[in-house]
Amino acid sequence: MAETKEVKVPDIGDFEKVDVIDVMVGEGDSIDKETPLITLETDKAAMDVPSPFAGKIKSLKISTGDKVSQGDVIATVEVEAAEAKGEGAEPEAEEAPAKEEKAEPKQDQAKQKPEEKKQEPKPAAPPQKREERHPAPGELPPIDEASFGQAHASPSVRKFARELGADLSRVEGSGRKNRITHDDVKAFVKRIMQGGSGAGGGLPAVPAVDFAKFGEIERKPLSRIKKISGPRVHASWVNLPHVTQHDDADITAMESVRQALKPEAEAHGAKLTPLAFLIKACVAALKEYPDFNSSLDTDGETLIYKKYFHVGFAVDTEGGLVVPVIRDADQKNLLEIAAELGELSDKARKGKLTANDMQGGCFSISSLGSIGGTYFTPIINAPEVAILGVSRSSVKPVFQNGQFVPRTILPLSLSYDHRVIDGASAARFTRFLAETLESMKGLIF
Ligand code: CAO
Repeated sequence: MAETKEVKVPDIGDFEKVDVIDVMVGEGDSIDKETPLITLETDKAAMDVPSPFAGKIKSLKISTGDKVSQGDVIATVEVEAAEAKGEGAEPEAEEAPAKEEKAEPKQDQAKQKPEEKKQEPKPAAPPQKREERHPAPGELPPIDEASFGQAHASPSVRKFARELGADLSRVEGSGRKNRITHDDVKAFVKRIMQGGSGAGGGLPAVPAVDFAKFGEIERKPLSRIKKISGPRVHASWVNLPHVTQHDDADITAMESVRQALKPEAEAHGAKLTPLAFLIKACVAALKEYPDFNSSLDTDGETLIYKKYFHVGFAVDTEGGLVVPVIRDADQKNLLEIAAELGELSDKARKGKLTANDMQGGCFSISSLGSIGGTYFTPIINAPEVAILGVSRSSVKPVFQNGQFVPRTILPLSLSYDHRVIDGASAARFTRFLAETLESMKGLIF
């Protein structure tokens, strides 16, 4: 016997009235459990809402362009009674579970009586194991159905990917808000066919482990920001040959100047931290070594030099890492940069950065100086070709003029794309940076 059930917009965090940018099903469609129904888009991310059960769409309550909030009804679905009963036993969905709000909490099955067990919904299928056999070069990796269902792509792109056997969860989207296009799927398949690795494709898979066999576990979905930044970081890591050059800058004099300028900065509503000096010093180094202000064209054979100086900086937010960009940093003075750093960091932490705030960067800085540590290897924000990692300064004994003197030393770590930049250039770049911070030439107003 069939039963009609409502599918509602699941918990989407603090967002209200979120745009529906795609409706992937129509009335009368037969759907499987996990079939994506609609795509929602916030200013941070886009996500598909999958159906929590299989059945037939009886009525659709939402169209593209609508705005929805948690609890709004998306559709009513005619569900076979057996299927409807089975729903309660589903494991927690990893992402944005489109679960009915009245769904019973899971019970401790060990405490149930045998007769109650008869009523139990059929157990969920065990999680699909990832193919452990490594695909041969030129062979498409198997489709991970759960992740495929979550990929941000239109129904026609999904169909196209299925026809080609391409796992959408491995394809990086170049469309608006990282939406996967037909061309992205084609490029992915082409890369694999040519023996390339793509965004994870063709790489040996990490073996799947049933952690629950070894003790208690808890599953939590990645934050939206991590879902977006993860594939980008991965793409950079697997596509760019990274090398990290380390150096130290003596910022004893710079720190005195910074302390002296702090009240003036505060009077302008800005907090003057070492990062503002670093941005100015990086601009000077980018002008001196233009290769660092370039990007490799997609043909892999041409360098594109940028005549502007837009510097990104990593901000650690609750949801994950974001990289807002200070535009035309060469045309701003130290206090203007300090003020903009404050404004953009604040916007980032409140989740209010727009896509525009995070676009157009030429070079990035990842500063862990406020936290601690010595050196690290930052991952390049591709298609940029280098990133500067900054650690915490500390007072160290430095041998000068026959004796040890206390100096404030700032550790620098520059990761660079070795296809574009040679080790010697990287060493020159970091030396130039250190010397600029030491002399402060061109940094103060
Ligand atoms: N050495 C010593 N002290 C430092 C320092 C350094 N390199 N950098 C900052 N500080 C000090 C600041 O001066 C400030 O102290 P005072 O108030 O006494 O002046 C304190 O640390 C806090 O600084 P801040 O965090 O308010 O400001 P910031 O400009 O240094 O950093 C921001 C801003 C947004 C970059 C930072 O808050 C942040 O999010 N950092 C993390 C970035 C990250 O996660 N990177 C890893 C990416 S993975 O590659």
